[in-house]
Amino acid sequence: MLSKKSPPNKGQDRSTALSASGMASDTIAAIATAAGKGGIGIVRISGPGAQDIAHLLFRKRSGQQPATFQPQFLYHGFIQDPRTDRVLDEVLLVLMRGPHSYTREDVVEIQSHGGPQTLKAILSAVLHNGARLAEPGEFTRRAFLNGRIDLSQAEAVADIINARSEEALRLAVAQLQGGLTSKVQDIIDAITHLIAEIEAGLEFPDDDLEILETRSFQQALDEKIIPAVQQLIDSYQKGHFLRNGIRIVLAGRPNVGKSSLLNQLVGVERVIVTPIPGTTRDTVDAASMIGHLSAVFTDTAGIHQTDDPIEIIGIRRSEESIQDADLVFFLVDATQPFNPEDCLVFRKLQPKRVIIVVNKIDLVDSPLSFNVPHIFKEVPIVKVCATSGEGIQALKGFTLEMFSDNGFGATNDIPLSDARHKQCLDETLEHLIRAREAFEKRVPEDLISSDLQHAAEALKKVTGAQIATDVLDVIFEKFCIGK
Ligand SMILES: Nc1nc2c(ncn2[C@@H]2O[C@H](COP(=O)(O)OP(=O)(O)O)[C@@H](O)[C@H]2O)c(=O)[nH]1
Ligand SMILES: [Mg+2]
Repeated sequence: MLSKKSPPNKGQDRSTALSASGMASDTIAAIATAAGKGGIGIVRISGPGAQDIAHLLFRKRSGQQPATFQPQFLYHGFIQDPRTDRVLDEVLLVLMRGPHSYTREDVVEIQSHGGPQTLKAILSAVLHNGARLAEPGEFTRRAFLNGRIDLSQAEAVADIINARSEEALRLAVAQLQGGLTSKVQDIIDAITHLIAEIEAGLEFPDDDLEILETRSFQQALDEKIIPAVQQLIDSYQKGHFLRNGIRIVLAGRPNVGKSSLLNQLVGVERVIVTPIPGTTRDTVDAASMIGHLSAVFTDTAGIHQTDDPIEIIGIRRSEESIQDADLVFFLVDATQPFNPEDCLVFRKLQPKRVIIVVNKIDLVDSPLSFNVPHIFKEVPIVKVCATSGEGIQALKGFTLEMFSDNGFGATNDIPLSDARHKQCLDETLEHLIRAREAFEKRVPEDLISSDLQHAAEALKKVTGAQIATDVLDVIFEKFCIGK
């Protein structure tokens, strides 16, 4: 029999080394700003000892310690290392008292000048006076464990920092604002509602609550819950490319113009171009934008039969990067008909998405007369001149069409973009379909209820309402230190 308890709220079911209050008992610190020189830099401290550390290190211009730090006020003064009495820098300091802070703990931020030596010295003083160095993502992990944000929002923080394009940033901010959370929560609520109905039917079998006789159960699954899950799963492809960009590999036999095309696509002379076949021996990556999508183009060594040991290594690398590609530009030379070497290359591209790029159209009288062998009939073709840039816009436009429409649009359209979330949704769908089948076979209600329970649990892993500590470790170790 299933319990009739409602699903755990945010912040429950999360295990870590906590004090009796549920908060972490130690104080962490890190440089929160990027490595290198900057106008200002920030050392961030979070935990029960944050205020004490501020008292130990901070002096007003008069040399005095403030009696107390009023929260959310900026204090102007100096950081003095108590070990040496040396003044480390002139700073601004702010205290944010928990729960009104990023981590919901007491947080102190010290804004100093942004030189790496200054920041290192201040951090060292902080660490000597009661804090320990934060692990990557530990501030955000605490924000999650203390219930300020859910897991999908915590993951959005990393996505914001790592965003490669404006569109990827918009997607991450929408996720931080809870766009995905509310969608997922609506589905969890709908499933929980069904479970409750079944439970009621089981507990009061004499009442007119025979759930399996009603159409509402079937309707809720078929018309509401399953389509909502399916829609999120379907959005993953688009969300994935918005978030991660696309990897496009330029492949073809030697001298067809791969390196020239790469230079044209990124707008700079990134790689060497010569009339000598075999100029490119290694793979070279170059990043650029195609509309609102970020893209990484990879130039490769020409694929053909050769005994040259260096070329053989290069060709192996070409093949490896093809494996990782989201799309391959398969270059052929407009001045020469397809030959067996082109076919050799094409075979290596399967089963990747391919666009045939017919290059050097400036050298033929009629680019339209170019003949495409039957085996390539299904593959889209774009004709370009890599040296002048003719056709490049068409090639980019075609690529954009293949990978997304016009970005993700309104916040409520937020697509799934994280592979972990996709996996949770796939799992949810599997359990829902099982519940649907069980319903049709008229199996006992408690078994259907159990399938639905599993579906809800899989969904709760998205927001982290039910998540194992080792999964959290994997998620947060991808963060930078100080976040
Ligand atoms: N006329 C003309 N020459 C081109 C074009 N693209 C490349 N080439 C020339 O073809 C030769 C080989 O180009 P490259 O980019 O090194 O080919 P790769 O071996 O496939 O990388 C160079 O001499 C280029 O200048 C084109 O569109 N038109
Ligand atoms: Mg080349």
